[in-house]
Amino acid sequence: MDPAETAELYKRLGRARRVAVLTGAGVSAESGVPTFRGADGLWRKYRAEDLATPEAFRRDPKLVWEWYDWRRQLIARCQPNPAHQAIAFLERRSQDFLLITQNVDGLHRLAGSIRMVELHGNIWRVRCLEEGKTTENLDVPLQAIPPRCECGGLLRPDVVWFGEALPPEALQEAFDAAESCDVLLVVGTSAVVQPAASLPMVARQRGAYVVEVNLEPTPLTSLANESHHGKAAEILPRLLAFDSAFRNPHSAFEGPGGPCSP
Ligand code: BV8
Repeated sequence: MDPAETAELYKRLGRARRVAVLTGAGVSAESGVPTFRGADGLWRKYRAEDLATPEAFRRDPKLVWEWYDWRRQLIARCQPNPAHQAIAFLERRSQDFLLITQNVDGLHRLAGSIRMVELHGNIWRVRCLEEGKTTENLDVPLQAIPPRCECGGLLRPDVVWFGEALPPEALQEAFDAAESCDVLLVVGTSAVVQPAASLPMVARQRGAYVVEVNLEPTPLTSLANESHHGKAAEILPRLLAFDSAFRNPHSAFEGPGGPCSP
Protein backbone atom coordinates (compact mmCIF):
# COMPACT_ATOMS: atom_id res chain seq x y z
CA MET A 1 0.00 0.00 0.00
CA ASP A 2 1.39 3.40 -0.98
CA PRO A 3 2.55 5.16 2.25
CA ALA A 4 0.84 8.31 1.01
CA GLU A 5 -2.43 6.40 1.15
CA THR A 6 -2.07 5.83 4.87
CA ALA A 7 -0.18 8.95 6.01
CA GLU A 8 -3.29 11.06 6.63
CA LEU A 9 -5.11 8.26 8.44
CA TYR A 10 -2.03 7.53 10.60
CA LYS A 11 -1.82 11.20 11.48
CA ARG A 12 -5.51 11.33 12.35
CA LEU A 13 -5.38 8.11 14.36
CA GLY A 14 -2.24 9.29 16.15
CA ARG A 15 -3.95 12.36 17.52
CA ALA A 16 -7.49 10.92 17.78
CA ARG A 17 -9.07 10.98 21.24
CA ARG A 18 -12.03 8.86 20.16
CA VAL A 19 -12.11 6.23 17.39
CA ALA A 20 -15.23 4.43 16.13
CA VAL A 21 -15.63 1.56 13.67
CA LEU A 22 -18.86 0.53 11.89
CA THR A 23 -18.88 -2.93 10.32
CA GLY A 24 -21.22 -4.92 8.10
CA ALA A 25 -21.27 -8.38 6.58
CA GLY A 26 -18.24 -7.64 4.36
CA VAL A 27 -15.87 -7.78 7.35
CA SER A 28 -16.78 -11.47 7.81
CA ALA A 29 -16.74 -12.35 4.10
CA GLU A 30 -13.19 -13.69 4.16
CA SER A 31 -14.06 -15.83 7.16
CA GLY A 32 -16.54 -17.61 4.88
CA VAL A 33 -19.75 -15.98 6.18
CA PRO A 34 -22.00 -15.10 3.20
CA THR A 35 -22.98 -11.44 2.85
CA PHE A 36 -26.56 -10.37 2.31
CA ARG A 37 -26.61 -8.39 -0.90
CA GLY A 38 -23.53 -9.50 -2.82
CA ALA A 39 -23.55 -11.84 -5.81
CA ASP A 40 -23.60 -14.90 -3.51
CA GLY A 41 -25.56 -12.99 -0.89
CA LEU A 42 -28.02 -14.63 1.47
CA TRP A 43 -30.84 -12.45 0.22
CA ARG A 44 -30.22 -13.71 -3.34
CA LYS A 45 -31.45 -17.15 -2.29
CA TYR A 46 -34.09 -15.99 0.15
CA ARG A 47 -36.41 -12.97 0.26
CA ALA A 48 -35.72 -11.00 3.44
CA GLU A 49 -39.48 -10.50 3.82
CA ASP A 50 -39.92 -14.29 3.91
CA LEU A 51 -37.41 -14.84 6.66
CA ALA A 52 -36.08 -11.84 8.61
CA THR A 53 -39.38 -10.33 9.84
CA PRO A 54 -41.65 -10.95 12.85
CA GLU A 55 -44.53 -11.69 10.42
CA ALA A 56 -42.46 -14.42 8.73
CA PHE A 57 -41.71 -15.94 12.11
CA ARG A 58 -45.35 -15.85 13.18
CA ARG A 59 -46.34 -17.40 9.84
CA ASP A 60 -43.73 -20.17 9.80
CA PRO A 61 -41.31 -20.39 12.78
CA LYS A 62 -39.99 -23.72 11.51
CA LEU A 63 -38.92 -22.24 8.13
CA VAL A 64 -37.27 -19.21 9.78
CA TRP A 65 -35.44 -21.43 12.27
CA GLU A 66 -34.27 -23.77 9.48
CA TRP A 67 -32.62 -20.71 7.86
CA TYR A 68 -31.01 -19.59 11.11
CA ASP A 69 -29.89 -23.13 11.99
CA TRP A 70 -28.27 -23.39 8.54
CA ARG A 71 -26.49 -20.04 9.12
CA ARG A 72 -25.40 -21.04 12.68
CA GLN A 73 -23.93 -24.32 11.38
CA LEU A 74 -22.04 -22.40 8.70
CA ILE A 75 -20.80 -19.65 11.06
CA ALA A 76 -19.71 -22.25 13.65
CA ARG A 77 -17.08 -23.41 11.12
CA CYS A 78 -15.78 -19.84 10.57
CA GLN A 79 -12.94 -18.11 12.36
CA PRO A 80 -12.18 -14.38 12.66
CA ASN A 81 -10.03 -13.07 9.80
CA PRO A 82 -7.24 -10.41 9.81
CA ALA A 83 -9.85 -7.66 9.42
CA HIS A 84 -11.52 -8.63 12.72
CA GLN A 85 -8.07 -8.91 14.32
CA ALA A 86 -6.96 -5.51 13.02
CA ILE A 87 -10.07 -3.89 14.52
CA ALA A 88 -9.38 -5.54 17.90
CA PHE A 89 -5.76 -4.29 17.61
CA LEU A 90 -7.01 -0.74 16.90
CA GLU A 91 -9.18 -0.91 20.01
CA ARG A 92 -6.15 -1.75 22.15
CA ARG A 93 -4.24 1.19 20.58
CA SER A 94 -7.04 3.73 21.00
CA GLN A 95 -7.69 5.91 24.02
CA ASP A 96 -11.47 5.89 23.57
CA PHE A 97 -12.99 3.33 21.19
CA LEU A 98 -16.31 1.82 20.11
CA LEU A 99 -16.96 -0.90 17.54
CA ILE A 100 -20.49 -0.70 16.13
CA THR A 101 -21.38 -3.87 14.26
CA GLN A 102 -24.45 -4.80 12.24
CA ASN A 103 -23.23 -8.39 12.18
CA VAL A 104 -24.84 -11.10 14.26
CA ASP A 105 -22.10 -13.74 13.76
CA GLY A 106 -20.11 -13.09 16.96
CA LEU A 107 -16.73 -13.11 15.14
CA HIS A 108 -15.64 -9.69 16.45
CA ARG A 109 -15.84 -10.91 20.04
CA LEU A 110 -13.95 -14.08 19.09
CA ALA A 111 -11.22 -11.84 17.63
CA GLY A 112 -10.89 -10.02 20.97
CA SER A 113 -13.10 -6.94 20.50
CA ILE A 114 -14.50 -5.80 23.86
CA ARG A 115 -15.86 -2.24 23.57
CA MET A 116 -18.59 -2.97 21.03
CA VAL A 117 -22.34 -2.82 20.40
CA GLU A 118 -24.25 -5.34 18.28
CA LEU A 119 -26.96 -3.21 16.64
CA HIS A 120 -28.78 -6.16 15.08
CA GLY A 121 -28.37 -8.68 17.91
CA ASN A 122 -26.51 -11.97 17.96
CA ILE A 123 -27.28 -15.28 16.24
CA TRP A 124 -25.93 -17.22 19.27
CA ARG A 125 -28.60 -15.82 21.61
CA VAL A 126 -32.28 -16.85 21.77
CA ARG A 127 -35.26 -15.13 23.40
CA CYS A 128 -38.34 -16.80 24.93
CA LEU A 129 -41.58 -15.37 23.52
CA GLU A 130 -43.39 -16.21 26.77
CA GLU A 131 -40.91 -14.99 29.40
CA GLY A 132 -38.90 -12.52 27.31
CA LYS A 133 -35.77 -14.10 28.81
CA THR A 134 -32.64 -14.05 26.60
CA THR A 135 -30.09 -16.86 26.88
CA GLU A 136 -27.05 -18.03 24.96
CA ASN A 137 -27.64 -21.10 22.77
CA LEU A 138 -24.61 -22.63 21.05
CA ASP A 139 -26.28 -25.88 19.88
CA VAL A 140 -25.03 -26.83 16.41
CA PRO A 141 -27.28 -28.14 15.04
CA LEU A 142 -30.28 -27.07 17.12
CA GLN A 143 -31.71 -29.91 19.18
CA ALA A 144 -35.23 -29.14 17.98
CA ILE A 145 -36.66 -26.89 15.24
CA PRO A 146 -38.28 -24.66 16.31
CA PRO A 147 -36.49 -24.74 19.73
CA ARG A 148 -38.53 -24.26 22.86
CA CYS A 149 -37.80 -22.78 26.28
CA GLU A 150 -37.91 -24.94 29.42
CA CYS A 151 -41.20 -23.12 30.14
CA GLY A 152 -42.57 -24.53 26.88
CA GLY A 153 -42.57 -21.12 25.19
CA LEU A 154 -41.33 -20.71 21.61
CA LEU A 155 -37.77 -19.39 21.30
CA ARG A 156 -36.81 -16.84 18.61
CA PRO A 157 -33.34 -15.73 17.45
CA ASP A 158 -32.23 -12.68 19.51
CA VAL A 159 -31.67 -10.61 16.36
CA VAL A 160 -33.38 -7.46 15.04
CA TRP A 161 -35.71 -8.20 12.13
CA PHE A 162 -36.98 -5.70 9.55
CA GLY A 163 -39.63 -3.49 11.06
CA GLU A 164 -38.31 -4.08 14.58
CA ALA A 165 -36.68 -1.42 16.72
CA LEU A 166 -32.97 -1.73 17.40
CA PRO A 167 -31.92 -2.15 21.07
CA PRO A 168 -32.27 1.45 22.34
CA GLU A 169 -29.15 1.49 24.52
CA ALA A 170 -26.93 0.08 21.76
CA LEU A 171 -28.40 2.53 19.23
CA GLN A 172 -27.89 5.49 21.57
CA GLU A 173 -24.29 4.43 22.25
CA ALA A 174 -23.69 4.12 18.51
CA PHE A 175 -25.03 7.59 17.71
CA ASP A 176 -23.14 9.11 20.67
CA ALA A 177 -19.94 7.60 19.28
CA ALA A 178 -20.71 8.82 15.74
CA GLU A 179 -21.35 12.33 17.08
CA SER A 180 -18.15 12.49 19.13
CA CYS A 181 -15.52 10.43 17.30
CA ASP A 182 -12.47 11.96 15.62
CA VAL A 183 -12.10 9.05 13.19
CA LEU A 184 -14.77 6.65 11.89
CA LEU A 185 -13.77 3.53 9.93
CA VAL A 186 -16.66 2.02 7.91
CA VAL A 187 -15.86 -1.55 6.88
CA GLY A 188 -17.82 -3.94 4.65
CA THR A 189 -21.31 -2.48 4.64
CA SER A 190 -23.57 -1.68 1.69
CA ALA A 191 -24.91 1.20 3.79
CA VAL A 192 -28.55 0.58 2.86
CA VAL A 193 -30.04 -0.65 6.14
CA GLN A 194 -31.34 2.06 8.43
CA PRO A 195 -30.81 3.44 10.99
CA ALA A 196 -27.19 2.07 11.00
CA ALA A 197 -26.57 3.52 7.54
CA SER A 198 -27.07 7.05 8.93
CA LEU A 199 -24.15 6.81 11.36
CA PRO A 200 -21.38 7.79 8.88
CA MET A 201 -23.34 10.87 7.77
CA VAL A 202 -23.73 11.94 11.41
CA ALA A 203 -20.01 11.44 12.05
CA ARG A 204 -19.02 13.39 8.95
CA GLN A 205 -21.39 16.25 9.80
CA ARG A 206 -19.75 16.45 13.25
CA GLY A 207 -16.30 16.75 11.68
CA ALA A 208 -15.02 13.16 11.98
CA TYR A 209 -12.50 11.84 9.46
CA VAL A 210 -14.45 9.05 7.70
CA VAL A 211 -12.61 6.18 6.01
CA GLU A 212 -14.46 3.50 4.02
CA VAL A 213 -13.09 0.02 3.29
CA ASN A 214 -15.24 -1.94 0.85
CA LEU A 215 -14.89 -4.16 -2.23
CA GLU A 216 -16.72 -1.55 -4.27
CA PRO A 217 -18.20 1.98 -4.13
CA THR A 218 -21.29 2.39 -1.95
CA PRO A 219 -23.69 5.28 -1.18
CA LEU A 220 -21.12 6.26 1.49
CA THR A 221 -18.18 6.63 -0.88
CA SER A 222 -19.03 10.19 -1.87
CA LEU A 223 -19.13 11.38 1.73
CA ALA A 224 -16.01 9.51 2.97
CA ASN A 225 -12.72 11.38 3.32
CA GLU A 226 -10.93 8.22 2.10
CA SER A 227 -12.25 5.12 0.31
CA HIS A 228 -10.10 2.00 -0.02
CA HIS A 229 -11.54 -0.59 -2.41
CA GLY A 230 -10.53 -4.19 -1.91
CA LYS A 231 -10.87 -7.02 0.59
CA ALA A 232 -11.06 -5.87 4.21
CA ALA A 233 -8.83 -8.75 5.41
CA GLU A 234 -6.08 -7.48 3.10
CA ILE A 235 -6.57 -3.71 3.33
CA LEU A 236 -7.38 -3.15 7.00
CA PRO A 237 -4.21 -4.75 8.48
CA ARG A 238 -2.05 -2.62 6.20
CA LEU A 239 -4.13 0.49 6.73
CA LEU A 240 -3.77 0.11 10.50
CA ALA A 241 -0.12 -0.97 10.37
CA PHE A 242 -1.44 -4.06 12.12
CA ASP A 243 1.00 -6.39 10.38
CA SER A 244 4.09 -4.18 10.78
CA ALA A 245 3.09 -3.35 14.37
CA PHE A 246 3.34 -7.02 15.18
CA ARG A 247 6.96 -6.89 14.10
CA ASN A 248 7.57 -3.53 15.79
CA PRO A 249 4.92 -3.11 18.54
CA HIS A 250 5.92 0.50 19.16
CA SER A 251 5.22 1.60 15.63
CA ALA A 252 1.54 2.18 14.96
CA PHE A 253 -0.27 5.26 16.25
CA GLU A 254 2.08 5.90 19.14
CA GLY A 255 4.06 8.87 20.25
CA PRO A 256 6.81 10.73 18.45
CA GLY A 257 8.70 8.77 15.86
CA GLY A 258 5.78 6.49 15.00
CA PRO A 259 4.28 6.75 11.49
CA CYS A 260 1.47 8.85 12.85
CA SER A 261 3.52 11.53 14.62
CA PRO A 262 2.14 14.91 13.58
C1 BV8 B 1 -36.25 -0.08 11.99
C2 BV8 B 1 -31.35 -9.40 10.84
C3 BV8 B 1 -38.02 1.16 12.95
C4 BV8 B 1 -30.45 -10.30 11.53
C5 BV8 B 1 -31.08 -7.38 9.55
C6 BV8 B 1 -35.63 4.54 6.63
C7 BV8 B 1 -35.36 4.85 7.96
C8 BV8 B 1 -35.49 3.89 8.96
C9 BV8 B 1 -35.87 2.58 8.62
C10 BV8 B 1 -36.13 2.29 7.30
C11 BV8 B 1 -36.02 3.24 6.32
N1 BV8 B 1 -36.36 2.64 5.15
C12 BV8 B 1 -36.65 1.35 5.36
C13 BV8 B 1 -36.53 1.11 6.65
C14 BV8 B 1 -36.74 -0.18 7.29
C15 BV8 B 1 -35.51 -1.07 7.33
C16 BV8 B 1 -34.48 -0.80 6.27
O1 BV8 B 1 -33.50 -0.11 6.51
N2 BV8 B 1 -34.67 -1.39 5.11
C17 BV8 B 1 -33.69 -1.26 4.06
C18 BV8 B 1 -33.51 -2.60 3.36
C19 BV8 B 1 -34.15 -0.16 3.12
N3 BV8 B 1 -34.89 -0.95 8.62
C20 BV8 B 1 -35.43 -1.66 9.63
O2 BV8 B 1 -36.43 -2.33 9.53
C21 BV8 B 1 -34.72 -1.58 10.97
N4 BV8 B 1 -35.68 -1.28 11.97
O3 BV8 B 1 -35.94 0.83 11.28
O4 BV8 B 1 -37.26 -0.04 12.90
C22 BV8 B 1 -38.81 1.04 14.18
C23 BV8 B 1 -38.63 2.00 15.19
C24 BV8 B 1 -39.39 1.91 16.33
C25 BV8 B 1 -40.30 0.86 16.50
C26 BV8 B 1 -40.45 -0.12 15.50
C27 BV8 B 1 -39.71 -0.02 14.34
C28 BV8 B 1 -34.11 -2.95 11.32
C29 BV8 B 1 -32.90 -3.20 10.46
C30 BV8 B 1 -32.24 -4.54 10.88
C31 BV8 B 1 -32.72 -5.62 9.96
N5 BV8 B 1 -32.04 -6.87 10.26
N6 BV8 B 1 -30.64 -8.60 9.84
C32 BV8 B 1 -29.96 -11.32 10.55
O5 BV8 B 1 -30.69 -12.26 10.23
O6 BV8 B 1 -28.81 -11.13 10.10
S1 BV8 B 1 -30.41 -6.49 8.32
C33 BV8 B 1 -29.10 -7.21 7.52
O7 BV8 B 1 -28.56 -6.16 6.74
C34 BV8 B 1 -27.97 -7.69 8.40
O8 BV8 B 1 -28.17 -7.51 9.78
C35 BV8 B 1 -26.81 -6.82 7.96
O9 BV8 B 1 -25.97 -6.55 8.99
C36 BV8 B 1 -27.52 -5.61 7.50
C37 BV8 B 1 -26.73 -4.64 6.67
O10 BV8 B 1 -26.19 -5.32 5.57
P1 BV8 B 1 -24.59 -5.27 5.38
O11 BV8 B 1 -23.96 -5.68 6.66
O12 BV8 B 1 -24.20 -3.94 4.82
O13 BV8 B 1 -24.35 -6.43 4.34
P2 BV8 B 1 -24.53 -6.41 2.76
O14 BV8 B 1 -24.45 -7.80 2.27
O15 BV8 B 1 -25.71 -5.55 2.40
O16 BV8 B 1 -23.24 -5.61 2.24
C38 BV8 B 1 -21.97 -6.19 2.40
C39 BV8 B 1 -20.97 -5.15 1.93
O17 BV8 B 1 -19.67 -5.68 2.13
C40 BV8 B 1 -21.10 -4.81 0.47
O18 BV8 B 1 -20.99 -3.41 0.30
C41 BV8 B 1 -19.90 -5.52 -0.18
O19 BV8 B 1 -19.38 -4.79 -1.28
C42 BV8 B 1 -18.91 -5.51 0.94
N7 BV8 B 1 -17.96 -6.63 0.94
C43 BV8 B 1 -18.19 -7.93 0.56
N8 BV8 B 1 -17.05 -8.65 0.73
C44 BV8 B 1 -16.12 -7.79 1.25
C45 BV8 B 1 -16.69 -6.51 1.37
N9 BV8 B 1 -16.01 -5.44 1.84
C46 BV8 B 1 -14.73 -5.63 2.19
N10 BV8 B 1 -14.09 -6.82 2.10
C47 BV8 B 1 -14.76 -7.92 1.63
N11 BV8 B 1 -14.12 -9.09 1.52
